[in-house]
Amino acid sequence: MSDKPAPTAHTKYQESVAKYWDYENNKINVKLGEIDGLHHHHYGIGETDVAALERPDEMREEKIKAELHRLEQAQADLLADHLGPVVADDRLFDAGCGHGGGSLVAFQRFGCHVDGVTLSTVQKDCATQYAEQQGAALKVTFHVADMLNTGLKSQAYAASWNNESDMYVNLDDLFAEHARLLQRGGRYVAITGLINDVYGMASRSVSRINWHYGCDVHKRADYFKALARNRLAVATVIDLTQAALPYWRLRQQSHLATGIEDDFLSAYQDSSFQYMLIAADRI
Ligand code: GPP
Ligand code: MG
Repeated sequence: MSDKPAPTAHTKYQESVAKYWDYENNKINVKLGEIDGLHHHHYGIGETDVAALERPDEMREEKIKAELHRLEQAQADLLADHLGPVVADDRLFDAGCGHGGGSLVAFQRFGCHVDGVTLSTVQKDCATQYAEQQGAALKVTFHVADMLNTGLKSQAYAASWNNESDMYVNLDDLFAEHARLLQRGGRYVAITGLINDVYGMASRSVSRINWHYGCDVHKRADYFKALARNRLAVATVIDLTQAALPYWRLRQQSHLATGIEDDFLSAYQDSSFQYMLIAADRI
């Protein structure tokens, strides 16, 4: 559903982000997505079954993979829990949809329409294919578009979210677009990593996370100020930092580790970084 053709990358930085995600093919994401066709680009929450680490070789790898996917799925389910009383006729917006896992989670739960946007043509094509495989293609649509300027229809959306995708954009521009798309009383949800203002500036680990993904994580206080400036009244805040640790500990010891695990663990443990769910109402 759109007012006009969707604009795509319009800065050199956005072009570089699109290119990064066009070529991203991390085994950890591909292998976990193959389990049930839900391809996520976010991390996990909740306790791990430590017995996974004690299994012999082949069984150990399979069990760890299943555990990591279960925790990533739990994160997506928690986000969906906060989207409000969505019904099948409603339309939702997934800002920075990646390979579409979160959009499909919402569709499976609510039977609703979802529009997901990504700057990456490869991600959009794959996400569309996964939606077809899940029998969701009639209601779930993926677009190559800039989440700051989607071209989607104003006030047409009952709920919207960013699942670990806000760190690629300016917050005021982002929340202005969510506020434009959401109906009055609609719900916005984010799960994100934020710099803890009490620590100060970005720690070395946070800087390495930014370098690793080519992103720029926001400060917690800036996040709340930008929401308030853009008619998004905070309803719920959950600090998920402690709940995120078991996932990173398991991932650190897994054959699928990518090298960023130590930095997430140290950033969370030295209190320079927080993993948070924030839900807000469009007023
Ligand atoms: C990627 O998920 C997530 C981001 C690029 C955003 C950074 C998130 C923060 C909380 C700072 P992914 O599933 O593609 O990453 P990986 O390949 O490491 O699993
Ligand atoms: Mg991943």
